[in-house]
Amino acid sequence: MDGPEEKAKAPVKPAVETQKKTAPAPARELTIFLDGKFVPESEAKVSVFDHGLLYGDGIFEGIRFYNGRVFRLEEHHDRLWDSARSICLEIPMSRAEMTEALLETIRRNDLREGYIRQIVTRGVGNLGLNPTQCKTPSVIIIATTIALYPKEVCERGLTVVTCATRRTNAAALNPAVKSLNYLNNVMARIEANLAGADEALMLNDAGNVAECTADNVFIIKRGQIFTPPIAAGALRGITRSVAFDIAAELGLKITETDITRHDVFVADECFLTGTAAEVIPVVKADGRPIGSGKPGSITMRMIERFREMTRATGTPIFE
Ligand code: PXG
Repeated sequence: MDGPEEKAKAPVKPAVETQKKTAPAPARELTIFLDGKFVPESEAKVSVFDHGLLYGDGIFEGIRFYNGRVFRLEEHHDRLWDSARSICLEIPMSRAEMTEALLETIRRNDLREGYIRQIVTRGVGNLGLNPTQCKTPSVIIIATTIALYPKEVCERGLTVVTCATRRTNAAALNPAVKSLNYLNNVMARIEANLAGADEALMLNDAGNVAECTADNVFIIKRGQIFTPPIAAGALRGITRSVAFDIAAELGLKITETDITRHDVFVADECFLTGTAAEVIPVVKADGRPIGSGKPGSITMRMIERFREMTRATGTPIFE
């Protein structure tokens, strides 16, 4: 267990490792947007009667900004409003107001690169789960820094294990809703941790690959790229859609199709996409090396193009 491979795994960080944990305490507090006001983080408090806390009743988005621009902001807001509509939550702000609040939160924290967590909770109610008691949803926007996966992890690639925890069936809790109820994914992540892997491959009820705990999955076989369809229990990832754009640019085709564990084991390459993880190679699944056991060439081309796009496109923050 303490061979070189085990040691090599040690530096891998969770997908989202924000400044609060990775760096020494910032010189000053973050400024948080909370229900229409900008407040210091020590004053950014929500009620113990908020149904976001009591029942995971709410929605969120994780968004990145690079080089003074917010990456794919419109797509994230499309999904936030879709999630809201699906759970009958009325976001108490217009899209334009939300965009301005988000940009202003970044400006007030004087950041040019970082990560935004945007949360809308059902709001304060009583101890019953009926949301009709909750009169006003709460809106929270946190902007902070985020650690990228260290260069050596991108060069080495991630290990994944299939977990026993299945992705929620759409009829129980639709994975397309980016809700505050992430216990399903948290349980999967715990399994990965216990197995000493970097990520967990989550299957759906049919036993096909759905996604990882916070990332979409892609495999490459004989130059063709495949990813599970949304109906397999994958979140309609924003980075996933960027991967489709990049593949088209590179003259590669991505086919949405059911993927089995076998398909992953015999793939030439595998990579994950997610706002936090960006595009990241996977080199081992359930102990089997994928392809050569090193990040593949198509994956590396996708990563390179992704980096260029993140630096050059997006909603300007300071202009
Ligand atoms: N699948 C799931 C279940 C997710 O939650 C993705 C795929 C990738 O989607 P995007 O749009 O980011 O390409 C996600 C991403 C975080 C965080 O801390 C983000 C996610 C989940 C949990 C945490 O940013 N979502």
